[in-house]
Amino acid sequence: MKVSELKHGGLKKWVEEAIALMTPDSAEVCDGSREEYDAMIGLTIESGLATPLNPDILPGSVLFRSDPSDVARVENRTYIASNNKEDAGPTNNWIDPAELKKIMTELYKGCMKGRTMYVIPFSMGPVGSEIAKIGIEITDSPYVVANMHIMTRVGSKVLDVLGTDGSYVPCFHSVGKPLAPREKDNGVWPCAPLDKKYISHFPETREIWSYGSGYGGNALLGKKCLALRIASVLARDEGWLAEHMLILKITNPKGEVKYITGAFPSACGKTNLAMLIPTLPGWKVETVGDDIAWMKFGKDGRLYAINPEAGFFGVAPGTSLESNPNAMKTISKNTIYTNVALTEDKNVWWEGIGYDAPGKLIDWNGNVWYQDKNNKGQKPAAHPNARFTGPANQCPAIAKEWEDPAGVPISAFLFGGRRPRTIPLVNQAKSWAHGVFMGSIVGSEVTAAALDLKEGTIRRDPFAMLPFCGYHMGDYFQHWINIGKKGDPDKLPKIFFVNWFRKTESGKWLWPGYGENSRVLAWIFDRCSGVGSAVDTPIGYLPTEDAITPPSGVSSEDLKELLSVDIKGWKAEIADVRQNHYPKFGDKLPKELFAELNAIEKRLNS
Ligand code: GTP
Ligand code: SPV
Ligand code: MN
Repeated sequence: MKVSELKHGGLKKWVEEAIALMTPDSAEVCDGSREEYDAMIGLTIESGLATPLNPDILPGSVLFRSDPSDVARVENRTYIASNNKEDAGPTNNWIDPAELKKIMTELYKGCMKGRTMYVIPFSMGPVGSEIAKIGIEITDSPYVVANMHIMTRVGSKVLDVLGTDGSYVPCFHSVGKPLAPREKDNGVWPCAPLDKKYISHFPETREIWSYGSGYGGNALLGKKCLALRIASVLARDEGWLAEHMLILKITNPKGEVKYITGAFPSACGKTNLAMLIPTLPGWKVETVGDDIAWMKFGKDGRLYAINPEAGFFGVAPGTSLESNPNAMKTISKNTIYTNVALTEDKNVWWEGIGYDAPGKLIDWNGNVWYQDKNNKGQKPAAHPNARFTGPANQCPAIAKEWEDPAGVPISAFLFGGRRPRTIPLVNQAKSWAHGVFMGSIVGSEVTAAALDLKEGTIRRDPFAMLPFCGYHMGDYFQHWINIGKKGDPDKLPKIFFVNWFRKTESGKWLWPGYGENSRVLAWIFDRCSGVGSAVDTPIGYLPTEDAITPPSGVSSEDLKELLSVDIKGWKAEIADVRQNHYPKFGDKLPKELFAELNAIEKRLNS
């Protein structure tokens, strides 16, 4: 469709202004069709950016290799440009919105020369449902268009819902690499240098401006930018929750069903938990979402969650038929792979895929690579943040309710992170406020999901939202406290803390994780039903020794360690929260959380 055919006056004007600023060679409005998807993939193959994969092994799939400066989110180039600095809070980067727009307008000037501008109408959430939000992304990247087709609901049907005057979140995106006459990408991933990349959010005007990166959350603007950073602001104003959470459906051997959401920081196990195959006989887990949950109170007073996305942008390394067969089946066709390695028969390979590299590979940098198991320092063939983009409806475990606009009623919230020590396998909060306290102090080892952070160091990532909260984190904590006050205590989800990542002194996993996590989910399920035995400890309710059967390979001593309270470690944890974490939020820190901090400290000391 042509821009001139747009029926929404405001939208047409906005697009025309963008064309005048960015001066693409041509512009078109996306219709979301399969033909359009194929055309986009065709263009990227033609420009040497995509490699078609073997149609007999991975039908309809392609591989991209990005630039080393463009392999993950860039947190130090991500901005919350609220009118007042105070509103962005201590954990976000801030630039005055007028100044930022001035800088970025300069960058946007002529930025699409030699390229086509694509106008992508997309819906986060089922098209037309009351809870859904519409965005319009303007981009010069066919890679982004193809990814948006999988990750969101794109096309004419969205424009129909928008009508002539509906509201939408306007999103600018450019890779920041205009082309000279006759210049082509020629296999070189287009992007701007790091210090020219900007991932900007204007919370008051609900706008997103992204420049210079073509990768993941920096460029697929429906995901982290709209569905979390902008949506978290809407949720605060309108009394709901926009969270970095997976949503799963769990059925016990009696056929009883519950829904659970879980917030773990990036690359800390959400996709894997959402697709888990229980090792516990008779239990079943199905997937509703793997990264984002929007939750609102239903008429019955319970919190209902929807997954606003339509696909999975998942971490490839570590994904195997053993660890996550449902993901492997989901991505067996119609999948976009980015920064994994390529085999000679045009198949994909990555570290942790479950078998050795089959001979000669091309690594994510485009170089020939042979596996050398004697070389412990060998650079990986796939980038640690290599990802797949696969359609949710290809997931064998997808729950039948996954697109229900009414959402699913949530019984439990899980919080967790990568913690080699101190934090037990599972721990139930004593109350809503205690649960919010636990969410507010989440710590995790940093992973490869952000480019500019030191991997392996532990940082506080409250509610796994540190990089995704569109406003002051202290106000965000208060919002969670307020939700608890609004809800009926009997109907609010119970809150749990989990940790699949405990290690022994010698650095081995103490808990096997993956499907064995079902043992923990079963206890959580039972606790939500008012059964399931627990001991009251200073840090919360922990399973009694017989409440969780250890999986093979886990001795009863190991399980004891996983389920004990490390008083010394917790005292250090709490001291760190008091000295280093909570002071950041100043007088925005809810008094309820201070009270919880004092109470847990007192319990640990008694
Ligand atoms: P984002 O997409 O970045 O938000 O990540 P995520 O939270 O969905 O993490 P994901 O499930 O993709 O897992 C990230 C990495 O952690 C992968 O390499 C997994 O293999 C690994 N992982 C996931 N679950 C477990 C677990 O229970 N135990 C262990 N040891 N590793 C796990
Ligand atoms: C994350 O980093 O939490 C992701 C990947 O889910 S990205 O979409 O790039 O943010
Ligand atoms: Mn994520």
